[in-house]
Amino acid sequence: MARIVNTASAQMGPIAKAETRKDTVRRLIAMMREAKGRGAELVVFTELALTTFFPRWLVEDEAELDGYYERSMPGPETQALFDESKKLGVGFYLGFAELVEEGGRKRRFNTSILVDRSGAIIGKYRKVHLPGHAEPQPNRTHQHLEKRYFEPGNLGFPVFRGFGGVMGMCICNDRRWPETYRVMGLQQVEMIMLGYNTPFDHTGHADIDGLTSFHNHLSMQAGAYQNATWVIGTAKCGNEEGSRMVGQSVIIAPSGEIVAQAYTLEDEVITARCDLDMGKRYRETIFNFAKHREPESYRLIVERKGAIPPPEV
Ligand code: ING
Repeated sequence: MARIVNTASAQMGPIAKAETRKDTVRRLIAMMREAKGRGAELVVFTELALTTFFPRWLVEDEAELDGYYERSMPGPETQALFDESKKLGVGFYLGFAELVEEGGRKRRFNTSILVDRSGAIIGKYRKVHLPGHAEPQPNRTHQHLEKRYFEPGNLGFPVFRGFGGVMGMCICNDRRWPETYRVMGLQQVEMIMLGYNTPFDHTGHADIDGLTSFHNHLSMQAGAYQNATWVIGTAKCGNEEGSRMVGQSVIIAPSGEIVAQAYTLEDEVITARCDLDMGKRYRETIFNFAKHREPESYRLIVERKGAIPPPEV
């Protein structure tokens, strides 16, 4: 019997700095209801879905900075989203800034959770690959200070049983790194969910930044195909406080094919009928890891010290 997960990606248009949690949660609930109306049982929201992308600014006042983080999840302002999830029987992925007190100090992570159809949290992930800088850079209209505002994730790349399969999560820049997908692929992941906030001017190199849209899909399609998994990528997009960010949220099959894509830079729900068994034929043939991977050879190369000299001929 096919294991179908009717999935939605709920792309978000810009979140203004002045928008409150009440405003953003209301937008998320509206999209969850639209997704339900279109048959979805799982909705993938975006990275840092509750606030504007604040790492674009240097925020020196700690109280102001703390205002962008969640100290509890659900918290008083996000409980309504969990209540709606339970009422509609729709699970969700949600990205947010996490602030925890551990060992007597504040720890800050760029975090996502996976919530099942009863509104219970069944998985948590903390972003490993933090792009940009810890210090403000000269000659930039917008900064990218994730290394200042977050620690690298300390949970690894776990997978979680849910929605009838093996589910995984990552966040934004993680999608550019093959290790992200492979660590979950080695755990037989069948669906990877992620959100992203991707400005068009990240590197300042016009030739590279001109390929932002291409590299966005390239990263996710490659990850899906090479690990025989579904990948759902949900954007926060449009002109947010003067920063132009890519949209093009997608639902990608284990074949690497895009089966649904957003076409606006606003709040937009896209949906697809995801057969979790589709990856199986890739894992039994081309990407049969047990038959075709050669970990001993990789280990040999990795363990060589310094630059890897050409093999002795
Ligand atoms: N944003 C961007 C991302 O990885 C970036 C940073 C943009 C990197 C463009 C490279 C090219 O999509 C976040 N938040 O990681």
